[in-house]
Amino acid sequence: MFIHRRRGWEIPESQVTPEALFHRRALLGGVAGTLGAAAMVRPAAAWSLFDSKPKAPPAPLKPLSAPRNDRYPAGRAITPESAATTYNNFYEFSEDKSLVDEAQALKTSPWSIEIAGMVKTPRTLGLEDLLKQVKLEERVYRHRCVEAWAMTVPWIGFPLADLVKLAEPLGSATYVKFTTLADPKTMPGLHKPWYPWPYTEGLTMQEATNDLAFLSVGLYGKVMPPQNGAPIRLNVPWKYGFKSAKSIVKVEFTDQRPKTFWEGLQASEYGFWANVNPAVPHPRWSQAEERLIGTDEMVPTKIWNGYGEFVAAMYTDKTGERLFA
Ligand SMILES: Nc1nc2c(c(=O)[nH]1)N[C@H]1C(S)=C(S)[C@@H](COP(=O)(O)O)O[C@H]1N2
Ligand SMILES: [Mo]
Repeated sequence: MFIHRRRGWEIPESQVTPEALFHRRALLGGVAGTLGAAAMVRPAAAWSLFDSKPKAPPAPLKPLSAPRNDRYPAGRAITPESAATTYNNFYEFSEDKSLVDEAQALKTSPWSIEIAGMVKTPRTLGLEDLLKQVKLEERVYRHRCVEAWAMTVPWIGFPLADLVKLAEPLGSATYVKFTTLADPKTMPGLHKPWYPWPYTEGLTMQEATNDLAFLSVGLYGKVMPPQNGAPIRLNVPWKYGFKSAKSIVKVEFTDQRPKTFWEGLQASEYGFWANVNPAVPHPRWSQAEERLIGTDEMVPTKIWNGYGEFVAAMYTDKTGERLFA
């Protein structure tokens, strides 16, 4: 996994990988603050060990259907399912996009979500129980990764606002923090100590209750496959893909802006807001265009990933904030 085959479009991805960050930090001598002692001695040996696990082929997925909500037209062809489910970012399993086999180790049943922090009653909600209390729908959303690739996927899920309502947050809560499963037994990435595990993300309460913010439990008429963030993951399509946390185990309400996984890794490149904007380049590459996975077609990137009419108003008072990176 250290050898990056570089095609033209892969340059941003090979630059974005934390391996690249790690090597650069090591060269700059900043490694002591980032890595544990064991990893510092022989990092290559340490991490190759964890990647030699046997792989299991993907299991067939149960069908799942829900009525299509057409309020948010994607305006693009749906990405072939075979591309969207085999080209993934899920660092708990691998930094490599071909992690579908590794991800089959994810144990998704039983699953529960801890509702914590500034809520009327902190509690743990079983996923089955939660799904009885919401109405599933299908939404076709564009997804734009910060690495400049994109896909268009029919997700099945329910508005995040519905979970917020069930959670009964206190009026003083201003942010929602999401935490991903962190299981060192099934997730090889957890043994890489230079990452700020567990993977966390955050939204303002206003963003979390925006109708576009969606919790997905399926895609392409099937239950969510492990590699795409089973059994439940976020989709916030106006933001770069890393905001859409996978395999969520905890939803916490707070009055402090959560520091996210990617901020913890490289705050200068991956901020809290991370709204899509073609005019604001990543420090190491342009965001003007994106590559559609499946066809490799290059298309112009849209501000707010094309969802401005639904979300831009949330940011008019946020002057002085780094909204787009
Ligand atoms: N827990 C977790 N969630 C995650 C990630 C991750 O590594 N771990 N990667 C993020 C990134 S960078 C992207 S682009 C999307 C990828 O989702 P996909 O694999 O379904 O395309 O998941 C996001 N959610
Ligand atoms: Mo991403």
